Amino acid sequence: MESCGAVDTPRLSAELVVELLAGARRVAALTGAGMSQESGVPTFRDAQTGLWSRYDAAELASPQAFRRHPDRVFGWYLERWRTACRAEPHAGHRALAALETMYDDFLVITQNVDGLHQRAGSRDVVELHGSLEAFRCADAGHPADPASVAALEAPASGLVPPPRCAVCGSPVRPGVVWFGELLPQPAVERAWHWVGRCDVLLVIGTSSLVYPAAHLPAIARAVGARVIEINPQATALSERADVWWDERAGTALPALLEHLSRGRSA
Ligand code: BV8
Repeated sequence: MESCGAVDTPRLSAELVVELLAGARRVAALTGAGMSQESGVPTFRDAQTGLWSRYDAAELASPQAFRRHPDRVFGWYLERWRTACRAEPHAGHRALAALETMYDDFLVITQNVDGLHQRAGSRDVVELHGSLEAFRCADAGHPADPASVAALEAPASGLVPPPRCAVCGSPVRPGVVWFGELLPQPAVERAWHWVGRCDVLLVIGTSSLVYPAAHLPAIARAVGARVIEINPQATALSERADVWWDERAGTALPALLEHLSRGRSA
């Protein structure tokens, strides 16, 4: 399999990627924080700003941090949820939703927790790392009412004491998967099963550093699927992908959709 996407080869155009996608039947798209960057949602690699500038995102996204500093962690998630609610899906999200309609089998597998794929119209989305929408209690997983969480005041410090569960009284936490926590089994089973039978895996806007999600491209390659990376920066995956398209998601995906649509109508 020619590897024409290694970091030392010339930049690639949509045509080459279209060629690989044109003959595909079953396509999966694995997305990361870079997919939402053009919607104004900071990535994990972006330096934290404002109140959170002195904390590393990965340190805040853990059960230990929530136990030790519940007000800080809950306040961070409340602000991130509000940022995600204010954000709008961009042309790349919408192009991915349109691509879904062009294939019999198309699945978006996202590491993101912001819900932007669904708001852009993607109908089949697997959320490997949960969702900012799904607040639940820490002890028993009782769902918390998002409206009551949305109504919480955030002081200038950004520190918000987690509300207590109405059923069991334990602290309410975000419904995301923290570092050191297991991913939801149904999401893992669906994603791993799908990628193990796909023809093409698009890997969009992820540093490919967080496992087990970062293992998916190896599963695709092992079954002979083509792995196409869309990322303006080289990553841990770039040299192993069949194609690295060093372009932003908001530019690459609409171009891809345009080329594929033109090819189908020709
Ligand atoms: C697990 C939800 C089994 C929360 C997230 C020690 C103890 C325990 C576990 C581990 C350990 N050591 C290693 C592990 C495994 C660990 C892991 O992988 N750690 C890494 C850091 C090495 N994984 C886990 O803990 C997972 N669980 O393994 O359970 C277990 C259990 C106990 C003990 C052992 C094993 C759980 C991982 C899930 C964590 N939760 N999110 C929240 O959001 O707050 S991860 C979170 O960070 C994101 O969801 C995402 O997955 C990750 C950030 O990665 P990216 O999405 O790639 O974003 P990033 O900022 O890194 O990169 C952005 C990219 O976009 C860049 O490449 C950039 O160039 C590009 N980009 C920028 N702009 C654009 C763009 N691309 C396109 N267009 C643009 N415009």
